[in-house]
Amino acid sequence: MIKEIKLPEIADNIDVATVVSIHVSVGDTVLQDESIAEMESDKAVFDLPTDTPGTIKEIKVKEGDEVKVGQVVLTVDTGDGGEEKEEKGEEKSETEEKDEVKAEVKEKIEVEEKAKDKEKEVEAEEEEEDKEEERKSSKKEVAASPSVRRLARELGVEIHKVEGTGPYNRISSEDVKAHAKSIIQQSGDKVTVKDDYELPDFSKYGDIERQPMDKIRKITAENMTASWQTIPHVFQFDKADVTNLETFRKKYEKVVEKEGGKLTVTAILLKITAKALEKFPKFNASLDFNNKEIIYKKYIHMGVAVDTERGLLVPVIRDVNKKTITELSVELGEMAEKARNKKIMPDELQGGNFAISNLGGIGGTGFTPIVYRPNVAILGVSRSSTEPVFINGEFKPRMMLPLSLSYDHRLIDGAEAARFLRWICEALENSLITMF
Ligand code: CAO
Repeated sequence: MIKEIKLPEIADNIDVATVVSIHVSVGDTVLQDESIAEMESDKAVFDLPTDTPGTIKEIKVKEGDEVKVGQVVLTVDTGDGGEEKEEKGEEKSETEEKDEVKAEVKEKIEVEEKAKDKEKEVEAEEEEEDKEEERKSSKKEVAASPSVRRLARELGVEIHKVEGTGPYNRISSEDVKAHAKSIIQQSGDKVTVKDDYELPDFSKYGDIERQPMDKIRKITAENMTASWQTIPHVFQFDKADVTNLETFRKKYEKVVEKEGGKLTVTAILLKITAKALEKFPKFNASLDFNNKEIIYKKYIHMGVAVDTERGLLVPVIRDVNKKTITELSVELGEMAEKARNKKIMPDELQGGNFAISNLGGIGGTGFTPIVYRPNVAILGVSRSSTEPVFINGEFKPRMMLPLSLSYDHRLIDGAEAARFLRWICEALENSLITMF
């Protein structure tokens, strides 16, 4: 019997779908629920299964065709009698042909069932082999001195997995180190960001609502976890007397405004920090930890943390050292606006060597931002305020700006960090800015 396979109802408000690809040809035998075509609606891509087993008789659509719900896609010969007419020139009788189809379908089902049984057998065998291998390796006699075993424990290396290169495969401390190195190299720079903590059932204590994290939240969470897990952070704090700088800022803000920018402490800090990075190139570098190399960059591109409705974004300002404060003020304003208006492009968020995070516009006396990998340091800026400062035997009211420097202790030592941050403070205090 010839049965028509039609496009079924897919979902509410969808009455048409496009043929992406056809998986069968005329003469093929298909089983119940076997996919015959890939279809695409404006909501999803899905497989179209046949609800009738048999032989494909006629395909009525082609790739790219739009098919309406209820329209015939193809016809199937079920091989169990019916109105099918004998085709011209066919030598076999109708009954013979149907018997053949039936036999073919039956055979296909049997073959598939056998294949499934075989697959299960192989899986069981493999499982047994794995267990055996595990048993063997846990019992494996390991030739290694107590000090080598201790080293392996300290490095988190399973000693029975180390290839011994000494006589009778004796494992040396060098073998353990080489094994540890190969593990690190295999894992590359990737850090598995996972949190095994099992959350309690909060609904026991009151109403809850679960919401999926949006893309930016997910990226920030992954990046911050990876940075925190891999970078041994140290934090350095200092304060800059920006009383004179404030006078400078007030004096020049109109000039910058005419050019379309806003002369803020962040723009000034961009300029000063770029100078500091030229003077202290390690802070502009990245660490290739696996190859034990330091990558010094000859350009100074800096990220600026921007608070947006969608969350934290860090657009990158390029060649900061080559730009004037006015240019930086204009560009910073434009970048922050683009980030907030969802106009920022992915490549504008990449390639920074160092970052500035200024929370001073909001408030707070200090904070310790996380270093963004692959940077090695970040400057945290808090809110400036007027404080009594003891100068030449008396307290004077001075505008003080609290700064913090978070840095990667694998590359930067405390004394270097203290010098770097002091340099920035002194540049702000002495209005070195006027000399740029
Ligand atoms: N101390 C005191 N006042 C400050 C200040 C500081 N450190 N920083 C900014 N201000 C003031 C500005 O002078 C301005 O005052 P007026 O409105 O009176 O002129 C106001 O705060 C707002 O500044 P701004 O935000 O317009 O300009 P900006 O260039 O200083 O900062 C930007 C730009 C993009 C850094 C900022 O808008 C922002 O988004 N900050 C948040 C960064 C963030 O989320 N960091 C956390 C990330 S976790 O690492």
